[in-house]
Formats: sequence, C-alpha cells, structure tokens
Amino acid sequence: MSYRRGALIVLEGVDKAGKTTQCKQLVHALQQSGRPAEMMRFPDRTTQIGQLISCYLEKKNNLEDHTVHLLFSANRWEMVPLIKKKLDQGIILVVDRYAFSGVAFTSAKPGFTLEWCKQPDVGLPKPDLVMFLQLNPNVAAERGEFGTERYETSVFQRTVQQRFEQLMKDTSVNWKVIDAARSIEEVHNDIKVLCENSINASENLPLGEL
Ligand code: DGP
Repeated sequence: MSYRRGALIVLEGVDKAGKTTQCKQLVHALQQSGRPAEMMRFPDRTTQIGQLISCYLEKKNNLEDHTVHLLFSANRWEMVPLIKKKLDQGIILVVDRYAFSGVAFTSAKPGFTLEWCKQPDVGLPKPDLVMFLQLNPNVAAERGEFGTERYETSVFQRTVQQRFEQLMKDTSVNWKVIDAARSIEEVHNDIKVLCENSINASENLPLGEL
C-alpha cells in the first residue's frame, strides 16, 4: 500500500533561537518550490485552551504547574484532527514547537520528571523530523532582552536547554541538531536540505505516534 501524505516537520529550541523566523522561511521556500506547505505553532493561543495558556504566560493568571502542563498538552491534542487532515491532503506541516517544548519547559521546574511530563503527549502524531536549533542560552540572551513573559529568564532557559539535551538522547525520534549561531541564511539552507530528505523519506510511510 502506498501513502503520499505530507510530512510533519517540527522546529524546537530555547527562546530566541530563531524558530519562528526559520519556520516562516521554510514554509515560503517549500511553497516557492511548488509544494503545499503550511505553518502551525504551539501553543496555539487562538483556542479557548490557548487563551488560558496565553494569560498564564503573560502572568495574568496563575495556574498550578501540573494543570498548566496538561493544558499545553490539551492544546496540542485539540489540533490533532486538523493535523491529520492536512497531512492526509498531502500538506507539509512546519510546526513551531511541539511536545518536546512541553516536556523541556515543565521538567525544568522543580519536582517534575521527564517521564511524568511525557505521558500526556503519548499518542500524538509523531514528527517525521525534529530540528533542534542549538544556541547557547548566553548567546540567546545577547540577541535582545527577554520579554516579560513567564519562563523568559536566562536561568530557566539554561535548565530548559539541559532538558532538551536529555530528550535528544531518545533515538526513536528523528532529531537533527542545527547550529543556530550562524546567519539566518546559513541556518535556512541547512534546514531546507534536511527537510527535503525527510519529505521524500516520509511520504510513503504511515504517520507514527509519540
Ligand atoms: P512562544 O509562543 O513560542 O514564545 O512560546 C511561549 C512560551 O511557552 C515559551 O516560553 C515556551 C513555552 N512553552 C511552549 N510549549 C510549552 C509547553 O507545552 N509546556 C510549557 N510548560 N511551556 C511551553
């Protein structure tokens, strides 16, 4: 049986690594080459759950840490029907953050294990490729002041980076590490090559699950 589905491509990394810029450029490049591609981002702040998350990040509300972890996961789950539909239509989805951010950010808080944090996302569509934009958190901080949102401190981001490093040891996920300290164009070129390879490899394979 042959599949010709779209690929699920995720960009991850600490804040200020350039994920959003690179996602937009990748979608644009794919579209220019005649491929159907769309961007998605998590958290998706447009839904009701997303609005709760957005208020939490803006420190307008306080939520218990386990609760907010489950809300971030629910925000991904509520998009699963749409993700599957788009992939079935042959659309390549380029996603700005996914379950790995979920695990890295919550497990950077005291008292959370990676294993506990992973559980709510078990069964989500598995990305065909996860590109990690590697940037030393000290260099990231030099790219401009962190904003005022929750989590935007150098100390927290350093712990998040360590959690990502632990997550990247999981060989069941197709991780690729990209040096994000270079120019936007150099990073973009690397991403395009990795993406091309992955699209060709995944279109005949069924979608996996986390
Ligand atoms: P962004 O909109 O990409 O700036 O992300 C918002 C912030 O939320 C950012 O600091 C990373 C964090 N974040 C993203 N996904 C999750 C998640 O699933 N769980 C937790 N705890 N934090 C997350």
